[in-house]
Amino acid sequence: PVPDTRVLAVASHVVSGYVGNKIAVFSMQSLGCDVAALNTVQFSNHTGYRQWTGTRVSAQEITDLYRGLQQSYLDDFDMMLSGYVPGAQALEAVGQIAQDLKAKAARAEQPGSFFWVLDPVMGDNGNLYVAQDVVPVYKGLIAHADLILPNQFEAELLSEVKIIDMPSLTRAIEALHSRYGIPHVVITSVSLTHPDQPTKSLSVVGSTMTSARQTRAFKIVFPAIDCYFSGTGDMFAALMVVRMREAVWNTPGLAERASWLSEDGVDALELPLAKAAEKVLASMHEVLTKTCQAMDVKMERAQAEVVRGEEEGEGKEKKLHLLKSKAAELRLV
Ligand code: PLP
Ligand code: PXL
Repeated sequence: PVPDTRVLAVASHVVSGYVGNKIAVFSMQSLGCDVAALNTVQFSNHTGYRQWTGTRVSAQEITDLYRGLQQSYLDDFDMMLSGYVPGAQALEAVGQIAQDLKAKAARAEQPGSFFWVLDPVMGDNGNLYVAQDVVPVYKGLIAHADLILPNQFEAELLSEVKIIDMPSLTRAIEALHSRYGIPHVVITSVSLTHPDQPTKSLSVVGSTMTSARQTRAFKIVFPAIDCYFSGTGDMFAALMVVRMREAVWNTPGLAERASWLSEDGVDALELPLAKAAEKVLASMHEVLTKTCQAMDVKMERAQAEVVRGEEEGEGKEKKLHLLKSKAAELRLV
């Protein structure tokens, strides 16, 4: 049994496609959460298409929307999920909301009852896709988060440890816990094989700080699906919100203490974080398998359409990239 869960989801809105809040809101609703969506941008499509229209929401607008929730008693959130916020000032505003909700929970003498899942969306595979000045803002904010979900590249940026093998990965996680005091960390999509060897599997590595400030880490290895996806990180984060709440609630002792920290002696795979990650990966695998199957057919059609089309040279390449991006949209619905 899991209590009613009200979530504030702060991420992007795309008119077409499934990244940001477009995948996160439905994922959480489908598992029974009451979700309030605060959109950080409204773009026609995600930026991986390499062209889009639309606008970013300003820091002032984000703050105004939150004030609107407050004045109508709509700010009674159990959890917050934050994702893509492309500008430093807007990110500061989002951080302020999280800190406000946390302070409110503390005043209500239910410390630990508000939980912030922060996905520090900055980039992937060595490429930054937010403004440079967003990085230091995240470094200032993650101390207030309960769970952060960096990918390998983002974990390197935040920990300042280059991840090349298991020992360096462990050092990066230790640095995230010790420097920022973050209780829970999951590094999504760790690939430690040599770049020119084809990877057949990926890992998710998670770590939880116990009540005695020891860290307990686990690794879950799952088959890599050889397909290009977008929105996987956002779906992973949304499902983690729900599964983490469920796992904590079903761990004897934690819910009663209104604490999110496990006792020292617990086996790593019995951690709420590990149980949550395992369920999330199972769901991800189903959706990604379906997405990849459908993509093969769509890509054949796209190739044919481009061959037939009137575009020349670079125009053909561009159209193929756009059709490929569309074919890679997650098939959750
Ligand atoms: N593939 C699977 C199956 C995943 O669960 C994840 C996790 O988030 C990823 C890939 C990587 O996603 P990202 O690099 O966007 O965090
Ligand atoms: O999945 C991260 C993401 C979220 N929102 C927007 C994006 C991206 C990644 O490309 O473009 C608008």
